[in-house]
Amino acid sequence: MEGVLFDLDGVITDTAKFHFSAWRVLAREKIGVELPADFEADLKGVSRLESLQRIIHFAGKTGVYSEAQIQAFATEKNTNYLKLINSLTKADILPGIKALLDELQQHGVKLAVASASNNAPIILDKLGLTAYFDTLVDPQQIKNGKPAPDIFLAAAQQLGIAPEHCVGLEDSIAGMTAINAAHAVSVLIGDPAEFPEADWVVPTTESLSYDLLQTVYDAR
Ligand code: B16
Ligand code: MG
Repeated sequence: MEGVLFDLDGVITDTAKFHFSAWRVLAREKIGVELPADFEADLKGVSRLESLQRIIHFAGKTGVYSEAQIQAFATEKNTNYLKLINSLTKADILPGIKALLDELQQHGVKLAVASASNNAPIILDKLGLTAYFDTLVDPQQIKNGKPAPDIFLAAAQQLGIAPEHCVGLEDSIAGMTAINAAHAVSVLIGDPAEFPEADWVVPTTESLSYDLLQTVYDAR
């Protein structure tokens, strides 16, 4: 294992709840639909515009809005989301992640962020974690979002490591598919029933360690 490719939302910090709460307000106020709680999983790891398209589709309003309206909705959601994440601090790093980053660094493993979020640099800064990462992929430069492998391939390439020698950490189905398609080793956080194609699943970030990742990597 030469590199670890981190998803951000749901792996390093729990911003998924802020994304969903901002989408819920936008959906209610602008699209006239109430998003059910289980819709949250459908939006994890999915880009801002693709998330909005899924919500519009769910509302049965595909084709109703102009390109300008869609852009305005996306901007409004992001403005609301930025307000929600403004209060993030080091205390919002998910349990075990800081220790994992320290361990990986001590073992000379290279670290990348492969997040679909354009807000990743702000979030890492607020969490005080920016310096741990050798590289961050700019999602604007990625043609196909998760579940396509592109962002994980770019992360490995930016580290100068073959994806086969990397472990990818994710909390979403789209992310799992993307890591597997990139031929990296996939370690998922959540319910094993949700991620049948993962190389390994842990219940929470607390279970992550250098030893665990190296063991899963060796077993593949
Ligand atoms: P933004 P990840 C993803 O981050 C989120 O899971 C997803 O819900 C969000 O829509 C996407 O980032 C884009 O985020 O609106 O901040 O650019 O899980 O890939 O770290
Ligand atoms: Mg995620």
